[in-house]
Amino acid sequence: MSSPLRAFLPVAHEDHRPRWDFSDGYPPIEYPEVPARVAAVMAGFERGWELTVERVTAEAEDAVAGLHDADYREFLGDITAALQPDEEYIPSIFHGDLSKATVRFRGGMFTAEIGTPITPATIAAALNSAEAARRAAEWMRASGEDAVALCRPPGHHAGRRRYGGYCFFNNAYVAASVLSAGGGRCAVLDVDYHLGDGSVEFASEQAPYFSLHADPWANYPHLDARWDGYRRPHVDLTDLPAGVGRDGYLALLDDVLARVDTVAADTIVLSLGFDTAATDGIQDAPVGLDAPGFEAMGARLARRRERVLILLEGGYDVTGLAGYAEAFARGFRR
Ligand code: Q9C
Ligand code: ZN
Repeated sequence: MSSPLRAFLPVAHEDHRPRWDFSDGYPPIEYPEVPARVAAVMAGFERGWELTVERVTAEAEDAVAGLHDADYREFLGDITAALQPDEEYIPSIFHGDLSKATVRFRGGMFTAEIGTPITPATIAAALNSAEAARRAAEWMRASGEDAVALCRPPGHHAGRRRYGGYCFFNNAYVAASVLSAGGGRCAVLDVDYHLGDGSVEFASEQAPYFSLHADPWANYPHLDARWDGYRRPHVDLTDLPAGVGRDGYLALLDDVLARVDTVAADTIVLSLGFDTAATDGIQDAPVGLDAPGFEAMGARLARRRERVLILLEGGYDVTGLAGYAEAFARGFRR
């Protein structure tokens, strides 16, 4: 009989509720990255595997400072202080260096898109989400057991000095930094539907990055044609063919896992997005996973030698999320 799985739940995300996502243009769609996602995933995990839930209220200021540039963090603080209570901020001018601009224009040097608004509660929520990742990693290091970080907002699109794709701070690499400190090796395995272009920036020998994702040219993050991420050291990227389906997906996941074997990590941070589900509306190139697919994914992780930190990224079908999370947890139970 397995013991309960320890889960870390950030609380500040409840107040992070942007209304609009302009990434497909005007009129905007309703912001899909909603608070109910976390409750749904947690309820699903609880049905698949008993959880011991720790509520996290602190903010990971220091851990975030270790990953993200000072002027970026300063901007996020400044814009938060400048916002009216009901405001959501989106920059209007995008250049590489707007450091001389007033705060409302400075944001355009730290994002490349109009789909990720900042509200007065957003940055506190993002720091709290990063803290959930950090606490889960610390707990895993101390106990030698698996853990869950119910992060919201997500993090894998956040780079050293860049936000976007509903992400502000890179939760997975906050956790990986803790787990690889002092000579450990932590592989970050990203199974979110989207390529984690932020995570790619943090890949290192101690914390290599592996990702299986939909075509990043046809889908978000809509990479720059000059992007060199595929050739960077310690980065292993697999683009899924459109319409790949469960069996094709699992075969490609097995290939990635075989390459994870070669880095001899002690721990894995699983950037787990449920947006590969067939019912998720965010996909332009359907992957088509179903509950048995998530269960099989969980079972593959359960067979790993490494300890696993399951960390929430995307997944926007609020109605289906609990079922997918339950299936994953049933497969993963060990
Ligand atoms: N029509 C994460 O899953 N907009 N971010 C897509 C598709 C951005 C997703 C619009 C998607 C970002 C963490
Ligand atoms: Zn995603």
